[in-house]
Amino acid sequence: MKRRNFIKAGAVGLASPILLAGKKKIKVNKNNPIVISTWLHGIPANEVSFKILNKNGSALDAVEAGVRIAEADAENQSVGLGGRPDSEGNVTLDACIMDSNGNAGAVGFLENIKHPISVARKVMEETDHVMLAGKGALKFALSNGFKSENLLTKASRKGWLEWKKDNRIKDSWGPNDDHDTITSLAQDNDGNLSGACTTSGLAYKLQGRVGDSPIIGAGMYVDNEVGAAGATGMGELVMKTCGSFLVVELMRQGYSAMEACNEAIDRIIRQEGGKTKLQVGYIALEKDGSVGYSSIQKGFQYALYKDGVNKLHDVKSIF
Ligand code: SD4
Repeated sequence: MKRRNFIKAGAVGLASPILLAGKKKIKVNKNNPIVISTWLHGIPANEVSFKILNKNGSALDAVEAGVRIAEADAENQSVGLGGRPDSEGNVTLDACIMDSNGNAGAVGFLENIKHPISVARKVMEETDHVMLAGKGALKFALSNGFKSENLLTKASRKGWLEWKKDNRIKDSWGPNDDHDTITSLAQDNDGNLSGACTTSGLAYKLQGRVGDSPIIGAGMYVDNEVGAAGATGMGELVMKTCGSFLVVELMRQGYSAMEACNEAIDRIIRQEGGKTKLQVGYIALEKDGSVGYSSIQKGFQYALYKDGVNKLHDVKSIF
């Protein structure tokens, strides 16, 4: 069997073991910056990121600045300010960031700070740790000059009060309801990759719940030799399959960005016994500038800024 065929056999879940050694040779995409982000809010984020990339800025600066747009947007009820709260009415935020040198920073269960992505970057750059959570993360943010503010907007409070009135002990986290994390992956003029992921997590989650988004290798992962990947959707499914790391590792083993995203989605479906009503979407950016995307359900969209065009794309579901 030819190598590529062998890979494909694995990707559709046939019984063949995948024994692929070594890295594939990847041509590095240079002087052609790219940014790919999840969902509609990826469009304004990409605009800001691309301006930085176009001026020879780093992929790291680009992704941070891009996702900050979504974090600051009070209308956006799934990221930063205005994020939907947990079951007790607290807005708790998760974020992670990774640069092209393999450095990583993350915050989980962070309250009252509008820009968790920038706190995650501070954790990466100013400490020997990768992740800070809860009160410690807040204390760290405040001591680094971040401002404490109320993130629960009127609209999000209203939605939460209605949810409570319904007496819903469990939420029905359907395909695209109540979750639209932003994950951004960028490649700069030097061909270097970085990624950022930030969210208020699942709406009305149990207090203390942390999702995939701040977990390096689950919500997002960057390997500058190979590519980057990021997730959106039901974080529990992503965490249980180390989703973003899996996508990147599959690319290292020879899968294209698209094949890798499909296989990671397929892996979730197999782990869930063949079907699920929940949604997960992946995006990937390979070192050669090619992109991949896949989702369990229909409805997932990604924004791609490439070759001077910033455009929203619909993803066909795997079913
Ligand atoms: C989470 N993955 O907290 C996040 C939610 C999300 O699109 O991605 N929404 O599980």
